[in-house]
Amino acid sequence: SVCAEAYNPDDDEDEDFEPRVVHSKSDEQRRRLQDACRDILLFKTLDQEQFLEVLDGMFEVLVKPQEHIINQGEDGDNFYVIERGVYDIVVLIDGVGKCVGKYDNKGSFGELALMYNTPRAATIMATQEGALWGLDRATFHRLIVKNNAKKRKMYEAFIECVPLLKSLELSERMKIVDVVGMRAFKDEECIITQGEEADCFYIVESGQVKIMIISKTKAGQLDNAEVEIARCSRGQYFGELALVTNKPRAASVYAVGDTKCLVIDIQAFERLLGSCKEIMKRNISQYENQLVALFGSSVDLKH
Ligand code: 1OR
Ligand code: 1OR
Repeated sequence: SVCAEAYNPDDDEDEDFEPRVVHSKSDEQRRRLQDACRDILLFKTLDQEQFLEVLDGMFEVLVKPQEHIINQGEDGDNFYVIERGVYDIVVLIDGVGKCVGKYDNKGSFGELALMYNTPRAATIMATQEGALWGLDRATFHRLIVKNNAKKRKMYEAFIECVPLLKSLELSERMKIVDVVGMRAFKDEECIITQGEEADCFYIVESGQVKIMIISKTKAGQLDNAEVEIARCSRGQYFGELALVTNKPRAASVYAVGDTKCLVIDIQAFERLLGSCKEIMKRNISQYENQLVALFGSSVDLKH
């Protein structure tokens, strides 16, 4: 196997004989659950049958303000998908709890302790009333962790040739593979909308994307006139700017032909790509120069 933590599905065949966990749900619950799970990256590489098994295994958890759903240092019991609510991510730094991020009415957490058999890496606290969907450890293992072995095989070669990730250790790159989702876009489909809030980062796996920016001069004559400023193809990344600068999306991004992208959520981005940020910042500092080359100045942008 490629690294110490790689999971070998043949090691525990007996898991296949564990009974399937099914928590029955009303139609209305099922609808809410399906909505909450639609964009969960960890589910994006499951086949339909596995996905339905995941939904069957999930159970509703209602939470109150200040409630700790997860405590740093404890053993992992469940994985959680957010239906609604805002949750602080608190990490002990020199013995003092520090809020390092939050989940705002979407996303998921609690996968790390279950994937790697480690103590909980952070405390997750509800800041208001909320609703979650839990998935127990055994079911998470049987469906998600087993799928990770397949994911590593599928994406290992690709991830090895992404220039941005060259400086990482192999084991670090494989941890990225464990948590990425894959999304397919049709020709002209909008992937990122300028001005929106950012919660993820993309790497092009196949096809191409074009980056379009709203031009002030053109917008004067025409509503939302966009001009193309760049393209990205296999191995290139986009959507980093808003995450690095903590600002809204600086441009819109559209698929050119059928396109597939790896998607990394903002928490995984912070956790796993922190050491690549310097490279990104260096490239970002080039954007302004490119802009001047394209338009003669950088004042043509609508902010
Ligand atoms: P877990 O099972 O370890 C806590 O339980 C969960 O918090 C963890 O899985 C992740 O799903 C989630 N570092 C570690 N875990 C994080 C982080 C995080 N953010 C969310 N979780 N960092 C913050 C990144 C914004 C890095 C902190 C140094
Ligand atoms: P984002 O999160 O802001 C849009 O979402 C993405 O488009 C952005 O991250 C970048 O990945 C990309 N040159 C190249 N890429 C750009 C540029 C850019 N702006 C945004 N993206 N610029 C120079 C133009 C020649 C514009 C700089 C403002």
